[in-house]
Amino acid sequence: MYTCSCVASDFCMLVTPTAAEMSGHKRGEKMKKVFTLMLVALLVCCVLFTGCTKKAAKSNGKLITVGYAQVGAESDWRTANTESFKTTFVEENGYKLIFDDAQQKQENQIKAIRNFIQQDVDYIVVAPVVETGWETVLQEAKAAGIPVILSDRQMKVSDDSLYLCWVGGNFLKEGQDSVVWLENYLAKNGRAEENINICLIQGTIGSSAQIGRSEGILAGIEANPHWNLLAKQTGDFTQAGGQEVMESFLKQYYDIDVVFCENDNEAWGAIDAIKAAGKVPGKDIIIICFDAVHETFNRMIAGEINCAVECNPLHGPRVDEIIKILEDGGSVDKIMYVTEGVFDEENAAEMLPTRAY
Ligand code: GYE
Repeated sequence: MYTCSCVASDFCMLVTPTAAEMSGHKRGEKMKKVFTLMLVALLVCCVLFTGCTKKAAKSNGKLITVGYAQVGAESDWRTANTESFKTTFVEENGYKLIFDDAQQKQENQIKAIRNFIQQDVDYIVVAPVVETGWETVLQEAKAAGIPVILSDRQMKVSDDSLYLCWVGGNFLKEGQDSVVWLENYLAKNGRAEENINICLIQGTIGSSAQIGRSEGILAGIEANPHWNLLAKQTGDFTQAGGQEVMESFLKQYYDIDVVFCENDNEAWGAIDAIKAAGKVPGKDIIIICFDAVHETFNRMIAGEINCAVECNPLHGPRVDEIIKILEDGGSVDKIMYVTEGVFDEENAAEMLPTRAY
């Protein structure tokens, strides 16, 4: 009996011959075929086996040390992102994670990166609060020979070789997708020719997520002769910020038709402000937001949020994959976008059970 210690054991069992078949030339041919099949099966088993259990490891068997400079804990998206890193970069997977929460401050992130350099980590991962102002500290990491991987938000640097690669969402596309959704929604409701007053609650000014989303939304407003931007202001990606900004918009303007919120939490805050002003969120004022975490799906089902453009926070396994490729001597693309969708009242209930965050 031939056995094989692999996960696809049903595949291995295909190659056991009967005794009656083992005679003369026929037997020789048969044996050849059998052994070829066995070899193929063995190879497939090995590939499957190593693929399933592969953990990251340095050539000397030591854990790989990763320093993660996280933005903060400003939103539910961020909490899911932190969780994704903390559950991926564990000892059983070959890692030691040093996690730093910068409380939305760039100077804290720079300090954290310097700390990682001092501790001589193997990789530095950064989700940069804002895009600019990183040259000096990245040069220090480069001089120390520590590769820097960017995740979530991007950095704008004069020399791209200062970081190895970036993985995250396509924020400009997210902004554009939200505009397309609004055009279709208004058309479906016979409002394509109506004058529409729009407010925008932006994310942290200078962050990639804000820059890309604002650009897509503002270009869409500009291009539509029926759309009018009443006001824009930052809510810093927080629920309290969203509520405060919406309160002030509602005091200044009585005829707001649409509010774009650059993340979920801002939208939840805006909903409280709209309700407090005696209006019905999702009906009197159309609400569009970004991220699409569970709570936003619940609110779409309840009719309070009309549309959520997805932004996937589960970057831990993606960065893990990148590091494994690098450790194996391979290379990765410089810029890696994650594919994301658009959800609304029509598909929220059906999609909610399939959502991982
Ligand atoms: O949309 C927001 C968070 O950078 C994509 O940051 C991320 C954004 C996300 O605080 O909720």
